[in-house]
Amino acid sequence: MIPRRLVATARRILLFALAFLAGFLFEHTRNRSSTTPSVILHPQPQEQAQLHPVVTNTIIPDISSVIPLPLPTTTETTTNTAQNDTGNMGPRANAAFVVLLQNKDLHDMRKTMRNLESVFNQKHGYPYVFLNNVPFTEHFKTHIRAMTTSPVKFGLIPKEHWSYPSFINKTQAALNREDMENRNVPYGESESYRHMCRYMSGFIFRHDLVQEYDYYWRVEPGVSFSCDLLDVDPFMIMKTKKYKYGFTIALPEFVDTIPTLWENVKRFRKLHPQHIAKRNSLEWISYDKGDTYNNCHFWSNFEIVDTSFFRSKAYLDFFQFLDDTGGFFYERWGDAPIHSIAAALMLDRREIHFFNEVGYRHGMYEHCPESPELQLKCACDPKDNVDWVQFSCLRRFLET
Ligand SMILES: Nc1nc2c(ncn2[C@@H]2O[C@H](COP(=O)(O)OP(=O)(O)OP(=O)(O)O)[C@@H](O)[C@H]2O)c(=O)[nH]1
Ligand SMILES: *[C@@H]1O[C@H](CO)[C@@H](O)[C@H](O)[C@H]1NC(C)=O
Ligand SMILES: *[C@@H]1O[C@H](CO)[C@@H](O)[C@H](O)[C@H]1NC(C)=O
Ligand SMILES: *[C@@H]1O[C@H](CO)[C@@H](O)[C@H](O)[C@H]1NC(C)=O
Ligand SMILES: [Mg+2]
Repeated sequence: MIPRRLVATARRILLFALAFLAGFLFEHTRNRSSTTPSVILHPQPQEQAQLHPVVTNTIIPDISSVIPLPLPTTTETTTNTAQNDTGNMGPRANAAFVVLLQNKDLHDMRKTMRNLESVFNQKHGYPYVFLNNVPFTEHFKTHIRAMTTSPVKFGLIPKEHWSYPSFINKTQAALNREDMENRNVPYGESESYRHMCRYMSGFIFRHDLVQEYDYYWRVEPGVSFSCDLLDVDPFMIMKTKKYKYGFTIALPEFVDTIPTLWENVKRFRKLHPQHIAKRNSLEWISYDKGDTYNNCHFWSNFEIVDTSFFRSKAYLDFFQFLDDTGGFFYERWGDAPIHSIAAALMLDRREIHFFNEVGYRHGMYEHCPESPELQLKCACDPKDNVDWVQFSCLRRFLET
């Protein structure tokens, strides 16, 4: 007997491969420089192919070999010599990398750390905070600590931040998951993915270990960074320029994961006009002055944020309002559209920053800076850039 799941997975791979090919041909036969809003309103199937774990997991590149990293001299200690703003590494922000992951992600995380240390953090010494909804094993901790001389902290997520609100009808939620699975919605069947998205949307910045930081840089196991950032400090850029939200990739969300999100956002805007920024970026996420959502969002698996934004009354009200609708569980709202819509509506446009100089890859999507000066500092092919699948989300952001 072949397990049902295996058959379903194989079927999906085949479907996605076909959809991907069709999408690729479609994109490469049309004028790359033209903007077609209809494309954003109806994301093409290759989008789904690329976001789907089955496809992405097979092509995460290991660029750690590009720039070799001197091994840390100490693996026991979890601190280094520069823990304050005036250490031997120059001025630093009160900031940390924050990583949500599972014990099984150890090896992907080590690759990512080797890469991140070599292109950036060996010089800057920012701490890492690792969070999990179940305890990390000693094996995991030892092998993570060995990757850096910077401070490393491991935290357990409190139950009340990773569970159903009491009003959720779990029977209904399970029915909805089944329906989404049948419609091949990415992660449509997954309960844990929903807890993850809700956690990243509303709780990560409240964790004890994250509380003390003014900024965090979200990192995921398996991602890679292709540019030399030794002389660049994105955290300090955030601080000196007073940016509140930084991103590298912008693209459309799957509509099937957020059927009622925008309707609820509109209700929130009416109810709390005081939380909406005067010079907001509504134009970026809507073609019709807010009537409909164009599904553009920042891809939040990379994000550098000023935590005071997430801790603001405006953001907390926004999260609470959305959480009370049950949409994280009845639908499958991702933290990416939640963070992005909040930033677009509640921040000044100038507080959102595109980190062009940060070459970044997650799964099949990549941001590779194209300028000749940056190319000298990066080991990536601009042809692999997500430009052609990004539709106009990034372009539109830069133009608004
Ligand atoms: N501790 C914990 N971390 C999780 C869980 N589910 C997801 N994560 C983490 O949350 C982040 C996003 O989850 P992923 O499953 O990678 O989702 P994704 O990045 O949208 O999709 P792919 O990477 O393409 O599969 C990653 O850092 C995961 O390690 C979970 O149940 N527990
Ligand atoms: C592609 O679009 C650009 C900008 O809109 C236009 O100048 C150019 O003529 C178009 N090329 C073709 C082949 O349609
Ligand atoms: C900061 O770190 C440097 C180098 O480790 C040390 O000399 C200095 O005393 C520290 N300053 C404070 C305020 O802790
Ligand atoms: C929960 O949802 C199920 C399925 O729709 C429904 O039959 C049940 O009555 C609901 N329970 C409550 C308490 O509303
Ligand atoms: Mg991932």
